[in-house]
Amino acid sequence: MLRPQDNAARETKRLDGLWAFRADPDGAGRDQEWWRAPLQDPRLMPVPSSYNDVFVDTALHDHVGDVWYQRSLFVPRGWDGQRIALRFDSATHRARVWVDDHLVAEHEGGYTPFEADITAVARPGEEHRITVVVNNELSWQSIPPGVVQERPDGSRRQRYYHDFFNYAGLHRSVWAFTTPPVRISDLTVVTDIDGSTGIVRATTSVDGAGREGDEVRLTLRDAGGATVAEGAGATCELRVADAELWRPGRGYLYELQVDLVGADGARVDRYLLPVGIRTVAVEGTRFLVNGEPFHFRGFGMHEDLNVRGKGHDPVSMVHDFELLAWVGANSFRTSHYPYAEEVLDHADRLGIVVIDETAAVGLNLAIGGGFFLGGEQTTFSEETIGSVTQDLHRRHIEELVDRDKNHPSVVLWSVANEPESHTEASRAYFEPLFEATRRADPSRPVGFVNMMLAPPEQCLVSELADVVMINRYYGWYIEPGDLEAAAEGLEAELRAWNDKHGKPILVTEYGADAMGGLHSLSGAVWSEEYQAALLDTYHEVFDRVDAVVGEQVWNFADFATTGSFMRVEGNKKGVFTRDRRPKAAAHHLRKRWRGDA
Ligand code: BDP
Repeated sequence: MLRPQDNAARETKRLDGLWAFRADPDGAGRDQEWWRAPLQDPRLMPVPSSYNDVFVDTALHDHVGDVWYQRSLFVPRGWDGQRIALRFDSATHRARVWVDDHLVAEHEGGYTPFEADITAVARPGEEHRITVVVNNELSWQSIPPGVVQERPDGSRRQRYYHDFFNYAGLHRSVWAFTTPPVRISDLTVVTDIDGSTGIVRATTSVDGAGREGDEVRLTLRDAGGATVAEGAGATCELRVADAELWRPGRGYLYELQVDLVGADGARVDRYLLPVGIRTVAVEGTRFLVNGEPFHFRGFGMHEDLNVRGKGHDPVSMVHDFELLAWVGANSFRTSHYPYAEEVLDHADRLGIVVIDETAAVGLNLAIGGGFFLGGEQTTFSEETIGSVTQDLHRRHIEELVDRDKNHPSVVLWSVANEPESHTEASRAYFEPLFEATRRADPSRPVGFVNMMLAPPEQCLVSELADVVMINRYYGWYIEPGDLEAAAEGLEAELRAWNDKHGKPILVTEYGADAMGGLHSLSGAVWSEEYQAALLDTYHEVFDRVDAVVGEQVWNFADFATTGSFMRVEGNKKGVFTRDRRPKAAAHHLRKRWRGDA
């Protein structure tokens, strides 16, 4: 599925702004068919945004169930004769869309886009009512999973196994757009390097009544606009002499222009795609970008902002990238769900390396599960996370790869964060998912993030992965306050991973909570000093273990969670506060990563 774009053959209209909005705690809207008329007593809700924190309304903050969005769409007269579609960049976690009285789309999965062909119902030159119902419930059959509990008074509350607030709503842009009726429907670009020559292999799909004599023509231009290669055909290899490579720290991008041309020579459709020429590979304990060892420095992050929640905001995005540069980071992981596509565009431009993760987080009932839900439960079973969820998980992976496959910044897929991974059931659950990921994209390594309850001698899933990714909290959840013990435990474990697998090790999470402004001369836990000292301790260990090729601190910034005795208005493991002020740890990292602080 290609993103909407404006070019000589296509047009877009962004439907962001204030939409009519109504929460539906009783779930009445579907029965009463609210899409058939203007919403009653609506509030005005900004899109994109999470709806939870925009109003002073705890019921909406903690809402479980459906919410309704509505606005009008004026279809430009000039769109006559075109294919007209709607696209939702994200509706968290599932949605149904109507145009006037017609159901046009249904989608499950809160962080990947979906579209609806509305040509049959959209009349150019007229106005239409668009209604969207968004549902935020998490269950055993959703990714991520959760459980909705009913209180004695009939109200409901959502429990889940992951450590960030279940923000919901229309988090990213909504579009109306056109394509020609016969159109370029997909484009996959894989790049290679042969000496100083860059190779761009492009596969183009065409939809609509494919007509005899139509031809796909490709033109590759450099950043200055000069044509550097041309070719033709649905599968086509372009060779670029003396190619400028996409490198970490320098995101050089070419532009690929794909034209669908009719037998008469007239252009039928066009699509433009930024292309970075680079390779990724794993070799022994090295992670190679363009054949050179790459060391990941950076963070696990979150899409999380005051008031907006997970709503995409270009101002904050650009500022966050500025902070990544300031601190000397060269990479991040999209913990724990696919981020807005604009974020990957920016990483492409700036040469920031991305580990792209699905929303499969909290597939581990050993963490908190039995505790708050009462009694032991098995993570992977037909009563809990079973074949239905696995099927959905596979679709999530496929949608993620489909969306992000052409981003040079994405170098590694993470199929899940901290799932149970020491049981036969977990192995059976994950084996087909690793296969599905490799089928969807044979060009990138695949991994998952292991949690500390499944050390190397117990984990049954790591051998399916190309790299070892681990989150470790020695000195915090284990031996809090004792950095000597932390260093010992960490080093022993890293060496054990290396002995067992001989693969690159990326420490995808390590860190400690610190309350911004809390200082301590004795290095008390929760102080800025302790957080900084813990990171320093880990770094000394990393520098002693050759197989460690990645250090991504948890977290870039403080973020919202549900209430808990372990959380002070959210998770405070950020090296920046939620409003992006540096804690002492940020200066320590800057010194290590840039050497010039
Ligand atoms: C890890 C999780 C992450 C949490 C973190 C923490 O991957 O989502 O926020 O621990 O406890 O287990 O801070």
